[in-house]
Amino acid sequence: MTTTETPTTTTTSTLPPDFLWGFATASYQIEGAFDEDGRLPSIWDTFSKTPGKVEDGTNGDVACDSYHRTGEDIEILKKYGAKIYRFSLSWPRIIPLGGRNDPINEKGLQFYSKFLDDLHAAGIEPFVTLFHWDLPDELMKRYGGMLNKEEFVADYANYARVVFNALGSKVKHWITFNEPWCSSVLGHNTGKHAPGRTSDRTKSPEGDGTREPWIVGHNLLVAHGTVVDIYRREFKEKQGGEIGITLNGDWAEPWDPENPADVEACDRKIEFAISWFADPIYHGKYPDSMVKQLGDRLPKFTPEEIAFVHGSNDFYGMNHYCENYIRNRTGEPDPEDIAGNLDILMEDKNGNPIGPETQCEWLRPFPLGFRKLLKWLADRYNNPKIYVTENGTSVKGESDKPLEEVLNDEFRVQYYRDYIGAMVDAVAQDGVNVKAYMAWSLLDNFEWSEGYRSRFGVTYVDYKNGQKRIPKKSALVIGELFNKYIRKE
Ligand code: PNW
Repeated sequence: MTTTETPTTTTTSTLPPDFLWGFATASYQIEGAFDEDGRLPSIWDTFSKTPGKVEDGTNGDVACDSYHRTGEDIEILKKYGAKIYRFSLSWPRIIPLGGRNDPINEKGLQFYSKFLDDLHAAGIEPFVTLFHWDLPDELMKRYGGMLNKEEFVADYANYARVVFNALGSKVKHWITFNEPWCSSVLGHNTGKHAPGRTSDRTKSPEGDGTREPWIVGHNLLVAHGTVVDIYRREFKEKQGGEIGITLNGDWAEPWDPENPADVEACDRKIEFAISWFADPIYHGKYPDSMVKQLGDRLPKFTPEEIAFVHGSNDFYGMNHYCENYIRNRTGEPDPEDIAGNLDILMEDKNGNPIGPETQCEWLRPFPLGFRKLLKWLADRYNNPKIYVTENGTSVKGESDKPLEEVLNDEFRVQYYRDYIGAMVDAVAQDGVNVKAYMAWSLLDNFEWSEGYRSRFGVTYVDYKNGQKRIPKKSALVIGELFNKYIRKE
């Protein structure tokens, strides 16, 4: 597939009347109340409290205090005109120890049940993520968490069943896993995310980055397929919802467009990041490029496993932030390599940056890449229904700016204008089937290993003064954009 043609944004592009838009968050990043009403630690509580793991030494103990402020969160969603809201459930609130023989915490279920009722009363449709990285810590200690296929899949299936039984009548859109790539690679290869396992012994006493990410990725796929099967057989008919997985993925441009090896490496980069998960789901097998490079280190699906995994998406959940320049590597791949034997760069051969800097080292905007990646996905996966479940940006130095400048967040406003415009073109000009869009994030929140300094919110959260929420300009611009783009009939 080529990356060279440059589609132009047109002003006449529009979205269909049934297009949905709103905002997204995740439990550990916003809820706080880390030890209230029976909640026990997740791997993120443990990891963030280990010195050196989070840049500013913070954790999610309080975060945005959303556990106590669901009313305020719904108020701002209403004010922004959101039609939908994506949030995640905290497994250790619902089954604090996590396992299939461990007690269920009714208070945890009641909290989410009431929140769902309040959202419906406000006319906002929920999109619910079952797992956004906050694995009950006990399951890590008990059997190695996501590394243990038999135990993890059985416990996750039990958790999902408990949730479908208790909350399923109030939810029509389920997401099984958020970004399995992050749990696999950042959690079990670089060690940047919980549980922080890596081959680097200066960072972790245990871990094997050459094997564990591929095992975890495989186990997450099997767990996803298992739970989709449970939902379809036991709940779908009476509850009438749909279910899918959310994958992260960036666009790739060749470092040297004249070099066919770099052009080819771009597809391989996307295969290692996205098709690792999407190919088994849509095509029933791992990508050839991964089988070739990883050999026996890539687990094999048993016939029973692949039967659950193949065809297991009612929709494709897409998280998208940025792009990179890709330079092919020659020679034998490093056994620790997770990217497809290539360099991931911020500048091309001539030293041109892919986009402006943000607060995050890994994130530089390049909006046209969003359109190109949407088309790439549509071509490879037979034009699936796509929900954009996250898209957004941090702003360089935002935490050090005066409030007035923070609220007038022109950089983020421009990001959303360009990215939403690129998506609208993908739909209107390229025929990609995107049906919903969720901006990341409703609130400034706990940005994992970057702590609170990287702010992704369209709402400023004043952490020093009672977690007060103040809208930034981008919050209102997003609504204006969708009002402009969505056809009335
Ligand atoms: C996603 N990377 O995470 C998550 O789903 C959100 O919870 C998070 O807040 C958001 O994006 C912004 O970071 C990512 O290093 C974390 O490439 C890190 C990376 C990508 C996505």
